[in-house]
Amino acid sequence: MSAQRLKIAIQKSGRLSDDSLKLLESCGIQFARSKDKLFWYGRNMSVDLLLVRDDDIPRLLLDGVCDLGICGQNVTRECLLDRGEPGKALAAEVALGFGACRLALAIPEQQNFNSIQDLAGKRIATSYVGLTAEYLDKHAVQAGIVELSGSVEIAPSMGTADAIVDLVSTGTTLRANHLREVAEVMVSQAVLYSGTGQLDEASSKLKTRLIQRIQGVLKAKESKYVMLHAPKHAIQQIANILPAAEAPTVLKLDGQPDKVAMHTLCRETVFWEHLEELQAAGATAVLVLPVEKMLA
Ligand code: PRT
Ligand code: ZN
Repeated sequence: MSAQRLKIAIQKSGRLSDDSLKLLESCGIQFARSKDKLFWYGRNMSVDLLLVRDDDIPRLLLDGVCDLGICGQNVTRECLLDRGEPGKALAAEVALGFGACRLALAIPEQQNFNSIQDLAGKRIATSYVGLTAEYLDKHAVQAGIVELSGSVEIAPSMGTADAIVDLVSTGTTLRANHLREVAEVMVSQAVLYSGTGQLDEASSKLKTRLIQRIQGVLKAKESKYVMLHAPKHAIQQIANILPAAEAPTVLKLDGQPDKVAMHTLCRETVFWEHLEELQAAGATAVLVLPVEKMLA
């Protein structure tokens, strides 16, 4: 029997595609890329990539066809509702920080809005029928749901709906269609999920290793290595200013008995304000360096 290969599903073409692929490649996986194919072979690891529509990813994970998959929380929740499994959840391994958006309820700009109860008896256009129905139920509002697969935002001006529930990131599309957001149904971002299938020992270890590398890539993105010179008396004060810093390495400086060099890893974003505070505390020669890789 041939050895099992880990199957990972990502969106073929859309908002999550580039970030998903970049993330996997930054974990060291090299794929034999093939433009038109839906299946890419991992050349240096026992991994196969499936390139599919984002809506198919939760199904592939729930049915045990794929072992890992990246898609939005919105799509995952909608899929579970669509399958009649509202109590179930896919195992979320890592929240990835990209694909951030919210599923929002919007109405025509000029229309009054006091509460969600105003929608009783109205028609709401959406591609997210399950999430919309769940939200209306939660608020005990009875309204009609008009299912549309795209261009939801034009439904009110076309007269086919009184309100919409759609994804929003910048809000530009709503504004362009003279709609205003009145309630948030769900916030979402891309997540790495685990499938429900069985894995042999080697694949299971590989999966754990990949998840650790992905966590490492995300941590490295935020983290910075900071090097500076400090007056000896200000070591503690300076260490306290650095955001989420490890215990610093403190080194002697040749010919400068009152000063030391401090090196430390900061696990959160280092802002200009931090540098200004460091300077005020007496730090000089402050260098902030990017971290390329990080494990744990
Ligand atoms: O073909 P396939 O089915 O794979 O792709 P798709 O067209 O269904 O999805 P795609 O690529 O548009 O989005 C994939 C995922 O990205 C979504 O499921 C969300 O998790 C996430 N995401 C993040 C978004 C947005 N931001 C977003 N702004 N998905 C869609 N939009 C659309 C929204 O529907 C609206 O039309 O962008 C418009 C609003 O954007 P703003 O910036 O004008 O507010
Ligand atoms: Zn889709």
